[in-house]
Order: sequence, then C-alpha cells, then structure tokens
Amino acid sequence: MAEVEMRARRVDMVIVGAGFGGMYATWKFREMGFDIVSIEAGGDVGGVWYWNRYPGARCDLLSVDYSYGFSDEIQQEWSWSEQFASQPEILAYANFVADRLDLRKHYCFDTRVTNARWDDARQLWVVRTDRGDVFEARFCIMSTGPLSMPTDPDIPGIARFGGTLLRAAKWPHQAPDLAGKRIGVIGTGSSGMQIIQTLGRTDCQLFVFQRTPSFTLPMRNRALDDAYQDELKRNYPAIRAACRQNPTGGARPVSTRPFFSLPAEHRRELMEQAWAHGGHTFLGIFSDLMTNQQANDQVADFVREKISQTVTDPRLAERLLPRGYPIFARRPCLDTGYYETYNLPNVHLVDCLEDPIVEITQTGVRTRSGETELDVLILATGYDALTGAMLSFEITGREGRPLAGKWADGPCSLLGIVMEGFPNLFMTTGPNGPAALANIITISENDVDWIADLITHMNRTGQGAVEAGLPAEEAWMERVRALADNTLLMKAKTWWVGSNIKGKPQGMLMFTGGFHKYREACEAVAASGYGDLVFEARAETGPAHTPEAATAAQ
Ligand code: N01
Repeated sequence: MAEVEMRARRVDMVIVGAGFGGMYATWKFREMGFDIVSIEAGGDVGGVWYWNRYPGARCDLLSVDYSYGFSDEIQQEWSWSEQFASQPEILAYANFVADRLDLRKHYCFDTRVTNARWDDARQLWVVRTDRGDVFEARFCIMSTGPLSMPTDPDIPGIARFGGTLLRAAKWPHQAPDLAGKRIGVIGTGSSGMQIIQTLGRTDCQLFVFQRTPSFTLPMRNRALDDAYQDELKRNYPAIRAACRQNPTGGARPVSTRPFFSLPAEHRRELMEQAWAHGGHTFLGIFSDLMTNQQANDQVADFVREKISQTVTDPRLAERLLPRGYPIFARRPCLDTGYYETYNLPNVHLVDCLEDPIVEITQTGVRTRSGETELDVLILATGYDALTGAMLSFEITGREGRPLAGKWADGPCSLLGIVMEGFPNLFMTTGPNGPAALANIITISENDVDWIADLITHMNRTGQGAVEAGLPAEEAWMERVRALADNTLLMKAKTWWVGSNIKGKPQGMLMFTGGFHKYREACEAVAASGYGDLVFEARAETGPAHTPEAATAAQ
C-alpha cells in the first residue's frame, strides 16, 4: 500500500466524466488556475452522446437550449442545423468545444475510477483507476452523469444469444449492417422508440417487444435557416437568462393557467395547437397537469385519441395505448412518425403484457406463446439512473464510511451537490437535484459555478474541507420528498423513482420543483455565507494551498 501511495500524483482536483458537466468543470477549474486531472471511461469526450450511437439517436430538447451558455465565442461560432439535434451533431459539438478550449490534454480517456477514499488527516482524496493510477487531490468533482450506467433486463439467457446482441447505450462505433435482418428490440422508452421509428423504415423485419407503452408527442423537427441562426445569435444573452428563470432550464413557455379554468372547446383548441406545433409545447399550456388527476386524464385521453387515429389496425392501436399511469409521470418522448411505423408491413408488435418474455434463446426471444427467431437483438432497457455510476466504484468518506452505506435507503445530499460525511466531494447534476428533469447543460453550469464560488470562499477563509451539515441535508431531502408527494409523479413506475432496478430503494430521485427554484436554493445557500455547510480549517498536514490564481481568475 505504502509503495503505491509513493507513486501517487498530487493534483488540486480530480474531475470524473467527459460529458457536458465534466467538460465545463475541466475548463472552469483550469481557468481558475487549478492543477487538474480529468478521468473518463470512454475513449473521448461527449458522455452519453459518445456511447449512444444507435440509429435515430437525437436529443428531444431544443438544440439551442441544449448547449453551453458560458462562452459567447462558442455560441457565436457554433451553428445548429436542426431544431432538435441528432447524436452525431451533438457529439460534433462536444468535440468542437473540447478542441476550442483545449480540454483533451487534461483527460485520461479509456480509464475508470475504481476507488476514491477521503484521507481525514491529510484532507485529501486518494483516487485510483483501473490503469493503476493513483491521484491525491484536495477536491473531487463527480460529473458521472444521471444516465450513464446502462442495465440489461432481468431476462434469463441474454448471454446465450447466438446472433448479434446490441445495446442502445453501448452502440458499436462501427455501425453494424442491419439490412435484410430479423431484428428484435426490447424496450419502448425514449431510446427504444427512436430506434424503432428509424429501423422500421429500413429493409428489415422488426419485432418490437413492448411491456409498458410510453406516451410520445410529435417532435416536428425542422432545419434551422440562416436568418433564424442570425436572430438567435443576436439574442443569446436574453435566451440564456430566460433559461435560468425557467423550470426546465430551457426556453420552453410555462403556463399559469389551470386546465379547468377554460371551457372545453378552448382546452381542445389549445391541445390541437400544441399537437400541431410539436415538441414539448404540450407541457407548457396548462399549469396543473402534474397535480390535477382529472386534468391529466383528459390530456392523456386526447393523446390516446391521436394514437388511435394514427394506427390503422384498431387492435394494434389498442395495444399501443399507454394506460395505468398519468401522462408525463414517465419521461415523455418526442417522436417522428413512431405510431405510423406500426402501419408498415415489416414492423411487428409483441405485446409483453399479454405474452411475456420467458427467456432469450440462442436463436431469438421466447415469449409464453412461442419463439421469435432473430438475427439481431437490441436492448434498449434503460439505466441504473442517478445513483448507478456513483455506486459502481468504492467511495469512502470520513472515518472510512462508504457511500453505499450512506445511500442504503436511497441517495441523500444537499442540492444534489454536497454530502454530509464526504468532504470536498462535489457532484454535478447529482441525485436530489433536478438532474434529468431539466436541461442538463444549464444545471451543469449552475452546479460547477456554485462549486467554484464555494472553493473560492474556502481559499479566502483558510478552510481545508467542507461538507453538508446534516440538518441542512435532511431538510433538503424532506423538501425533495414533499415536492414529489404533491404531484402525480409517484403514480408511475419509472427510473425516476428507481422502480426499473430490482432491489433499488424506491423514491423520487430528483428535485421536482423546477430548475429555477433549484437555482434559487443554491443561491440562497451561498448568500447566507454557506451556513448550511460545515467547514474544517486547513490542517497542517493538508495539501499545499491552491494557487492564488484559483481565487482570482473568476
Ligand atoms: O430507458 P427507459 P431509455 N422486459 O428506462 C423496457 C433519456 N433519453 O434508455 O417500462 C421487457 O425509459 C421498459 O419497459 P417497462 C431520457 O431521459 C433521452 O429508453 O419497464 N421490457 C422500457 O420500455 C429517458 O427517459 C433521449 O415496462 C423491459 C424500456 O425497457 C432515459 O434516457 C433518448 C424489460 C426502458 O426504457 C432512459 O430512456 C434516449 C423487460 N425485462 C434516452 N426491462 C432523448 O433525448 C426493461 N424493459 C430523446
């Protein structure tokens, strides 16, 4: 042990992740003068967009919103070609940012953190990787992403499959040749739907294994012309400011109008307009869709009516109708002709509620009624969300306390950023923050900036360590729970509440009060002089002071 520690490289900060959070943290702390090392399991930048190269992968947030606002040079130099960007374009954007800001030189790619241990006496983290590196760092930033730990379904026999097994979240870089093949897709969440609507229109026989039908709304994507781009670039400061005031961290309209405050015809007209307009417009036309069950039912009925009108075979349409949970209580998908795909003769729905999957065989998928032979099987079965990445390696806090123990009944933190018992460890877009419920890039910028201000405060006041105070952490967790309990969100089984993973503690994993309220909460902690946090003065034996530039370069 002592021998390994001898080879440790001392840095100011370890940053884990090269998604949008990790990249921004890498830039921010580099500019502040920190000696940093950033670690990423993938071979390059991009995070989830590096891995998710499946056919049809696309972001369902507006590309203008889903982009960095911290650098005017970047937002002026980059142009989005579509309203909702495709995965290749988002990955190209991540690469453009990495090149433009010269971020790659800070990264160890193809490297996984295996262990992070807090050393109380020396006030630093000892971080080990699967390549045998040991880093000692005063601060550790976990930008590990809310959706970065894909899961296989608990179906027996996956390893037995003799055809090509593909995972949406780990798609091969060399696109597989799927032409003329018999392809099965398990999973009809956002990933599965995008794959189905894309592959269904190609030369193949597509078998969709659907357990829970999801609600989806038309995306109505479009190209962005030059005039629009120019207008956008002129208005970026106002757009970014609006995003920071918005519950979604994007520029989506928000309504204060309760559903039943309008007459039925007017409500219908608004829903028709939202349907025709596309995107998430629907979520912005009434204020109480997630708190009023009757209002939610009526909107769900409207969407079900649209599905029935689109799918020509009424029996098939019936099977595609989402039921049994409130609309928008599972992540709403945005599609391009998803339901129309089922009118194609080569697309076949296997209803796994009626005919459950029994096992994967060497040659296909066996359901109760028989086997479907396949050349290719695609798993689009989701993620161990929010906590999966953080618990995939050992994190040990004060007095040898493991994170897995602290989170045994579900994740807890203050603001999704800091935790009691884990000093100088910070998360961006962590559990108990808005994470996947709002624009991840807006949240990342907020979180990294907040951490940077806190570290500046520590350096100015001679503090060596900081963690969340237990009362403040408990109060935040109570707020997270109470907010979710007051909505319809708890009425659906979804990864939002951990119900997709066997044995995972159940409970809303995110702050549901909206990004704007979350940002206000972050600002309030800072404005109070960080009264909710517990500081410890720098120990004699602690790491050398971070460079003066660290407090000056902001
Ligand atoms: O995963 P999911 P995802 N037998 O968990 C099914 C983001 N995202 O990767 O619901 C049969 O939503 C499961 O069925 P059920 C976005 O935030 C964004 O699609 O458990 N089926 C479900 O249908 C999204 O919410 C974008 O009954 C089984 C599916 O697998 C999040 O990522 C694009 C099964 C999992 O759906 C996750 O989406 C893609 C079994 N044993 C992803 N086990 C965009 O921006 C699981 N399933 C557009």
